Amino acid sequence: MYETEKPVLKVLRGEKPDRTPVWLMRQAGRYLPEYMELRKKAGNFLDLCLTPEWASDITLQPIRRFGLDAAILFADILLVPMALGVKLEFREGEGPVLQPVENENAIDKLLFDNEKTLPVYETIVRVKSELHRNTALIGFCGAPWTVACYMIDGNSKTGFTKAKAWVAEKPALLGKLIATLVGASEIYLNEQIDAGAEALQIFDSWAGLIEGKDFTRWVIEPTRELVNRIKAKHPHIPVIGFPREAANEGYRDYILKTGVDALSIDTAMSLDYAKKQLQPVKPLQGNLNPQILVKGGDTMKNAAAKILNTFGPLHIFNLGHGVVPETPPEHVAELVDFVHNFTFPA
Ligand code: 1CP
Repeated sequence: MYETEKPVLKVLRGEKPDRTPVWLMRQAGRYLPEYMELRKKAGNFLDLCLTPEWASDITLQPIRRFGLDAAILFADILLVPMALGVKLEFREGEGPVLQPVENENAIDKLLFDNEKTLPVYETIVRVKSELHRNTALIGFCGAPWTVACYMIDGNSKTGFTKAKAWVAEKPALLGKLIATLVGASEIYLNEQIDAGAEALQIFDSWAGLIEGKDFTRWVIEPTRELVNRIKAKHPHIPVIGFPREAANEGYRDYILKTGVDALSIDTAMSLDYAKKQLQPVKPLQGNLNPQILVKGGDTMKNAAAKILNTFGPLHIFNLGHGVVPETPPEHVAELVDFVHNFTFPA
């Protein structure tokens, strides 16, 4: 109804909002006592994600507390492999563990079962009905390359040595897996839009593991294909890309070639390079260091002011990676107020 007024969506369309909007990656989660309470009740992280009543409540927890400008669906990038038929567990204190795909036979068996992710779409419907009219709802998925990394190695503990070996030694097999993931992510994101997601973010957390022609083939090309397919059906839904830890030139290539509407920059990205080489191409989102949010106080405010002054109001304030569990919630409140009350020098 009032979608055009939402400041996050305005920036994504390239229009200046009245003030810089702010949301934070992993804004829901372990640093919030109300999350920990529900997490204890659910017992298991997957059940939290797949129970719309809980997942919608968790999505809204940081919105209620801090008045952020966007809610991000509470789910996980590994729900796509789960819906493809891969065994997935979240072990206490260990993180996600998947049954690794090892050969062509295993890849041939993967089939996206949309029934398995119906609760995610139901969560979106519930959240949407409760959001304030100025708050945008962001859906997401993992990028094909990053999700393939988890599917090949099974977890992140080895630094994805097997996935990197597939790049060097089994490109045909990797191509088949990536194509499967593009198709599954297309269905998953289109369903999120149909349920009410107003913008999307593609998390390529492990984009920095490859470079040069490998980066082009496995990060840029599958992302471009996915974005094209989403845009074919939903041309007005903006897509934010996050090729974490890609080098400067990687970010530049990504923003020029993938068709994303905006770029989320990581903590390591230099403000100077981003302002000169990236922001003239597309709006940016980012990139306060999550550890500075843990510190809080003047250190945090000075770092935030530097980012705000660098990019001006045509920018979405965010972190360079997710909120970490040891973050004091009061610091998040302080940061959001600081960004909202910031005035740019005349
Ligand atoms: O309570 C717990 O133990 C669960 C911790 C947790 C949470 C809160 C996991 C397990 N996933 C999530 C939610 C989540 N994951 C969101 C929700 C929305 C929000 O941002 O508030 C999102 C967008 C993600 C995306 C995600 N999952 C990424 C991409 C972003 C990033 O952080 O790089 C990745 C890599 C994952 C995999 C994953 N899921 C969970 C963990 C601990 C991990 C990382 C595992 C690893 O690599 O070791």
